[in-house]
Amino acid sequence: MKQIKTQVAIVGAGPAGLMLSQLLHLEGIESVVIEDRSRQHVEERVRAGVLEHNTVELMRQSGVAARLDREALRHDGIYLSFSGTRHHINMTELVGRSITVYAQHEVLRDLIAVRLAAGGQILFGIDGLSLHDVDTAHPSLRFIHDGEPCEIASEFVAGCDGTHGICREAIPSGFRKTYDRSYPFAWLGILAEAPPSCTELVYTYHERGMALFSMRSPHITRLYLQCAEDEDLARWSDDRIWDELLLRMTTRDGWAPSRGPIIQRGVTGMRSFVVEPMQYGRLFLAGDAAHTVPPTGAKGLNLAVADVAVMSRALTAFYRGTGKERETLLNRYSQTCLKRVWRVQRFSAWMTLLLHRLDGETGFEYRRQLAELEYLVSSRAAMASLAENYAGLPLEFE
Ligand code: RFL
Ligand code: PHB
Repeated sequence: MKQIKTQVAIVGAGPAGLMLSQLLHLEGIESVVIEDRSRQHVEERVRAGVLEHNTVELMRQSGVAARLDREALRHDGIYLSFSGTRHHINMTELVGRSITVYAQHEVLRDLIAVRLAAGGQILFGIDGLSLHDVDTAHPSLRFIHDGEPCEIASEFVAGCDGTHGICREAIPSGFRKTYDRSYPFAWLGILAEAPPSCTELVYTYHERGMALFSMRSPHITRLYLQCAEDEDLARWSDDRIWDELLLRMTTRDGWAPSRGPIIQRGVTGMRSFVVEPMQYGRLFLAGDAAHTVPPTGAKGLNLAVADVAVMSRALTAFYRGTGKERETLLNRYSQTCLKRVWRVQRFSAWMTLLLHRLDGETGFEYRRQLAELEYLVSSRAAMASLAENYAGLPLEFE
């Protein structure tokens, strides 16, 4: 069996795993990242697009924002659209922070390039992973890589393997509790080769359901439609998708997304999920492995990055410190992260229930949601509350 030795073994080359490995590297802590998909798959998988102010700042401080600074789109705010009118929420003016639109797979591409250029180890395409001795000071991972059995002997394991990962299950069931909420709808998302017809995101509440206008570049528009939980994509021709998008989004002043060839499509489920605690022995969970949010608040990637910022501080304190004190931040890891996680869960569930139509609703909910939206766009305090959450709460390390 091939033996690898490192300080921190990281499972998953998503935003959490790769950002953690970069942050640790900057502190002189060694890590190895293992990933079950290919590098190409990771670098092309279409997912998030909105980065909070803090995420961008952390990327800059970590030396992985050169391309982002050249290519990303900075947005001062978002629009909320309902009853045929768009209302602008100017986050820069309300809370002094903005958001940045830059695709998740571009973030991953940049992180992978920087890690590999610095001699970092990322093993793609691994299979048959198992975790061992995570409740001791010498946890290890066993898996197959390039047809060869491998073992990583480490001092810590970071479980950054996403919603469907296996690290969470390494916490014995008697030691963990999960909190779960599912929603009876999903998002049908497309990428279209069309120049964005608005410079900022537009979240639309319509009696036929939510619709979201976003973008990836000056040439590519990203659009989503609320659809059934078990939606069959085969039933959606390009024309049907455009008809439904335009029906929901066109405003009274004639604004609508521009049409163009659809180059990618998919259905995304909606779920709120948290596992507590996020730590067991020397295993620390981060990102979607520990919590999932519905995409409405654009928070998943940002929360993953916030977790690993806390984890890298705690591991740095451990490796730099002496005596019992050096474990203080590690022992508080779960508690520190969960405080933010629940605030973000609250916000994501609130935005989800604000903007989607629920099946079997009476007209009451529809009118109540409209009243909530009308209140929101007429109250500076309510808009500031949305803005401070959407642009991202400050990072807290303890
Ligand atoms: P990831 O990105 O899922 O990465 C986990 C990685 O672990 C690998 N893996 C394994 N590797 C080895 N062995 C195993 N046994 C493994 N099992 C799994 C996986 O292949 C994968 O590469 O988790 P991470 O790092 O926690 O990052 C979370 C984010 O990816 C996620 O929260 C966001 O994409 C959510 N999200 C959004 N977040 C935002 O902050 N802003 C947004 O605008 C936003 N929009 C979205 C989204 C997610 C979406 N989908 C498709 C779920 C829009 C959509 C449509
Ligand atoms: C995206 O651009 O993919 C996006 C934007 C906002 C969201 C979710 C996804 O809330």
